[in-house]
Amino acid sequence: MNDPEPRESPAVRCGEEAKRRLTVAQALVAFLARQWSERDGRRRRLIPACFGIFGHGNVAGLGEALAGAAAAGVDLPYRLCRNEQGMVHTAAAYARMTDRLSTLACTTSIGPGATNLVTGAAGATINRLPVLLLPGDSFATRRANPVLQELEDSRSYDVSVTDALRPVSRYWDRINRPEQLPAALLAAMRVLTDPAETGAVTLALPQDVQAEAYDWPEELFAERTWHVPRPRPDEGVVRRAARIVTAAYRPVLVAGGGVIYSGATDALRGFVERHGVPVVETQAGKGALPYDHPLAAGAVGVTGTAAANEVAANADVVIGVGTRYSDFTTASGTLFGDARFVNLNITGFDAAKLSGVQVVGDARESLTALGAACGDWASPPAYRSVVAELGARWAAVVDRARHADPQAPPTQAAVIGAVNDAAGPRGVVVCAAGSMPGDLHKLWRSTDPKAYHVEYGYSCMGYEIAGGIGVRLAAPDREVFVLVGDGSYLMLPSELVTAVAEGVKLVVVLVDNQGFASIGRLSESVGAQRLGTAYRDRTGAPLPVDLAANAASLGAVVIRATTMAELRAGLEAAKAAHRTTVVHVSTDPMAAGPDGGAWWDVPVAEVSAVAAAQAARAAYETGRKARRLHLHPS
Ligand SMILES: Cc1ncc(C[n+]2csc(CCOP(=O)(O)OP(=O)(O)O)c2C)c(N)n1
Ligand SMILES: [Mg+2]
Repeated sequence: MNDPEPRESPAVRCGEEAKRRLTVAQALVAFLARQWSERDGRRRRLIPACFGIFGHGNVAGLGEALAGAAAAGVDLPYRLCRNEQGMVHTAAAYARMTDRLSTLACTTSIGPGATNLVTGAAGATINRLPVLLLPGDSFATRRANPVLQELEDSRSYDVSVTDALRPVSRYWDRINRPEQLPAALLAAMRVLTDPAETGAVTLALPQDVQAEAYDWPEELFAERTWHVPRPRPDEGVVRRAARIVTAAYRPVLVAGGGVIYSGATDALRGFVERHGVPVVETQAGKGALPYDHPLAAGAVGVTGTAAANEVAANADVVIGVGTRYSDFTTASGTLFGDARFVNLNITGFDAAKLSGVQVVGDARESLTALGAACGDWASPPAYRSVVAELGARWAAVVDRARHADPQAPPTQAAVIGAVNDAAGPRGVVVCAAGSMPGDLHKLWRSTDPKAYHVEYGYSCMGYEIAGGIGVRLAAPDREVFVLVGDGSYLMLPSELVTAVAEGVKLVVVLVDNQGFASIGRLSESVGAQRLGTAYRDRTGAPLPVDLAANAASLGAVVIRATTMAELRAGLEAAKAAHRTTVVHVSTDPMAAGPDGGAWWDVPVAEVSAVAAAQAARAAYETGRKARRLHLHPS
């Protein structure tokens, strides 16, 4: 979305306060259109558009306000999505692509429209991404109780389905009176733009209150710029952290999403080059260092590479930057050895994990401060050679996995290789759930920190197409490649219609393996016998389902590829197309990509009559013995 030029704030009269009579919804829209974020001198609209689906809970209030916005000189364009969950993914992806400096508003009706937000909100909050949710709510006056879709809790009329959004929101409020709106709006904007607190922000809007008029102080509509800070870490903490780092012989730096949101990739590169620290990357941190940099050890953790995992396992000091140390990163506590942790993070909550030294601050500022405090210290050159050698070995594994005969049916690894080639350095790959995130983490070669967009905090099926829309809206100059499994596609194909209707061009690669390759494999490994993981009818026969035809029916251009040569040609045609294009490819669900050897804690039945489950339990008990608690006082 284009950032309009900043406008001057209107003069505000002193003495008797100037007032503007608007409905709550009109005031909200006028306010949102005047919010800006600023970091490093760059200003942009904080909320440049509103997505939504109307129903009786928002059509008269927000619907009227949005419809009349342009005529009232208020710039907040409206875009129609097809599923409320999808629009939250779109907003979260938009926020991620803009390094959390901008997001979208999402308006819904009451009842099911509002509860459809919950999954998207959880995803945004878990991924530390700002989204502004504006669900309608039942009458504050209770005059029309019970209104269509009202919960009617017999214990209290105060309970509403929008309460389901409380635990998944970082700020939640219900506007029961117009007077409550100004303070709630300011609190909402503060949380959206605070990198330490951000996540889903919910303002539940009872349908009667939305339409109610009030005399608002003119100042509410003054242009407001939310400065996104770069807090510097405490000097004493940095000195303590530097003492630990400079005593290391085998340091490793874990780059998480915070590195990218902070725009700290140059600072990271400077730090690791000066001090000889290899970098391993989480899903959100992938691309922090170009894959072919001599210190890039690769993807870490359960979806990581054998090389990165070996470096991580042998490290004596782990410098975590902008990572929340999910179980995928730590291999459920089994990856790192007896290491000391130094954690650079914008929140104390994440910095304190694994008993780390808590360097709380902006990633870029903290890396710069820590680098200065480490002076000329560098890791032993022999260590760096070992890391480079491990990396070279893994590069050969990637080459082999991605290689395929042009006339052969595609394997998933070869599909990833072909999409990586087609995407080039700037094309953005989007993915979220299934077996592809693991293969992408290991096999995708990133050279640009914004070109790898795998949502693996919530790993939410249905994110891919909706998220792709958000990415493309935020970066219209980049081609977006959505990699989506058949299971994930079936969760939210509806957003293809949104992409088509909004003219948001995506290249969607639909990888059809007749069910859940990922969970099928997991199921087998835990003794659950692949139950319910293949798309078959009750007799076990393949289904007469044609997902390519489905995509075509939703308005996409569709290309069917059955060989690698057809896939590569299809990807080029899709890139050249002006409309959203789906490239459909079938793959074998039983063919797995290379494994990085890390363990993941998925508890297995302690008692079972099934031999496979008994064996899986024995392996599970062995695996979990390697778990460390990392309680070393920092
Ligand atoms: C909304 C949601 N429901 C369930 C899951 C659990 N889950 C993770 S992957 C997966 C299967 C994905 O299937 P598909 O998209 O076809 O990818 P594949 O595993 O075949 O690569 C399931 C059910 C999830 N991540 N998200
Ligand atoms: Mg599948």
